[in-house]
Amino acid sequence: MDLEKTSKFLSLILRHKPQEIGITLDEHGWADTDAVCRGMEIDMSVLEEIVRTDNKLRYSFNEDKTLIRANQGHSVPVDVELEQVVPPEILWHGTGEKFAESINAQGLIPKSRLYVHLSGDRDTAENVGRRHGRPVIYTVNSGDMHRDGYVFFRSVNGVWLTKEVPAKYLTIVS
Ligand code: HQG
Repeated sequence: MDLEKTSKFLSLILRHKPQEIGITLDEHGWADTDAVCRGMEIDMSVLEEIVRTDNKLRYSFNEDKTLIRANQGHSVPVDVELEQVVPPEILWHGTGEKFAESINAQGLIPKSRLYVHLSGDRDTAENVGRRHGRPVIYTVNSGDMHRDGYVFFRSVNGVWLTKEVPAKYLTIVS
């Protein structure tokens, strides 16, 4: 079995389109583990391996593994009980060259997701940016944003999230 392909499908189900396999997410983003296995036609052992080996730790089970959810990245409106935290002075955002003009004018907006995703280091931002073509990297003046009242969250797998980043807090570094 192609685990990576299965993992991509799992992320589609748990973040965006649970209806694809006829399931629903509860208000905290949880799906019934048995229903996910049945809908995806995979064994529990495969699901456990995906959760354990995922390179970005995208998924979590509840304590008795009867429920599973994505840790972040949703477009469907769920509350995954993100931890509100004080951000470091600087965070990073990697994007594609084609978006830079609009971002410079408008700032960062969540588009189809619930939050703008920010990275804690430049390397991670470059990897995120490469998903969209030639990467462009921004630093985010998250320290000033925080002092100005913007709220930041960190998902359990270490992604930084905020609702928007106005252009005045952004600097292009490459
Ligand atoms: C861009 C992956 C034009 C934004 C990654 C981004 C991440 C604008 C794109 C996670 C804009 C949305 C999220 C504006 C933002 N005008 N473009 N005003 N504001 N954009 O995929 O941040 O592998 O929804 O820069 O690692 O690339 O899926 O967001 O390029 O953590 O787990 O609009 O997805 O994780 O693209 O990636 P995305 P993202 P996974």
